[in-house]
Amino acid sequence: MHISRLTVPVTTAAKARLLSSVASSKFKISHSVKAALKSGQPVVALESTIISHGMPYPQNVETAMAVEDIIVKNGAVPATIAILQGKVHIGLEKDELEQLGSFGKNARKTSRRDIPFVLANSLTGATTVAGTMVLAHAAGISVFVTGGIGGAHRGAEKTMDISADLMELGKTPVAVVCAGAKSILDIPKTLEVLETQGVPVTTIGESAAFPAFYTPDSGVMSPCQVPDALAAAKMIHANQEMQLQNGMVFAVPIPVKHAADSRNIAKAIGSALKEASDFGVHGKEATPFLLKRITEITKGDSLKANIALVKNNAAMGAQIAVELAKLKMTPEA
Ligand code: PSU
Ligand code: MN
Repeated sequence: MHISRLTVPVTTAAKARLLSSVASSKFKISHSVKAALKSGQPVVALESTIISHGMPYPQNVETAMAVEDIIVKNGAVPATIAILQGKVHIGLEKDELEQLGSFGKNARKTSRRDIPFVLANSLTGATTVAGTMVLAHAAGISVFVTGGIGGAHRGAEKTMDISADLMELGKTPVAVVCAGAKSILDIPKTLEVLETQGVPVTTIGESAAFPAFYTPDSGVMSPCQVPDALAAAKMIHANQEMQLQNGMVFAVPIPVKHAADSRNIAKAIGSALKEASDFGVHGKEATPFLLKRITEITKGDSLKANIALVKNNAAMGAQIAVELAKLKMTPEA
């Protein structure tokens, strides 16, 4: 009993790789996702830590549902990924999204290292970028939309707190569409680690600036820039044709009209970081703590920007998946 990663016509060598499989008894793939994967239709993976730990209830559930609608409107099939009572779900039903959203931080934040524990103990786990990449790849999904990736935390040279997201990006061939990384992190160090891991980082749009989540420009340049979804899809296609096993980051700047006031955000981040340090918050608690405090300190302004950018990323990610599916359908010359 295996699920195959076979999706669409690909080269023989790539086919052999896609057919490598994991135990299907651990997976529940929704009907719509299964049908789309079988016929080579575009599918977009979505993470679930953003639902359980990244946003408060009920905005988390509303946003998760709105994001799925946007993906459908743009011609792709959404696959929100989570582990529910010990079973990997690829594609959640509305009631499952609602349950996970109201369960909130009671769900276990699940990065790659947490997957065996969550499965073996029949727990409910909300997958991070790293955890979602692992499971998306196992199911044969190569495009994944989220808000922001984890990264090297400020002070990482001492604490060694570098998100497992960055290591996953180095070794799992899934393209992550995001709005960059929050400046709770050390963005230059984050880009250094991605470079070391061999991860292409590409800003989509008119500027090559790497976005800083709430704001469109972190002050650091992305090594690559492309104008649109088709150009991004061509990069993913090239990565796949070369059978490179690394992931990719596509950074979509938040539209200026939705961007948060950069001084307010900087102040809120400064206070949240100081509190985290005063309270000794560290490890897997650090990111959720900072996200929550920033939402509270900005009285919801940051949450508004967060919701807007996730929706914007969803539209772009779906368009990329659509273009990629077309490229893969085209017989090779
Ligand atoms: N950054 C955000 N929102 C989020 C996260 C990060 O702006 O919700 C979540 C993602 O799930 C990401 C995880 O993968 O936090 C990273 O956590 P850590 O830094 O502990 O690896
Ligand atoms: Mn960490």
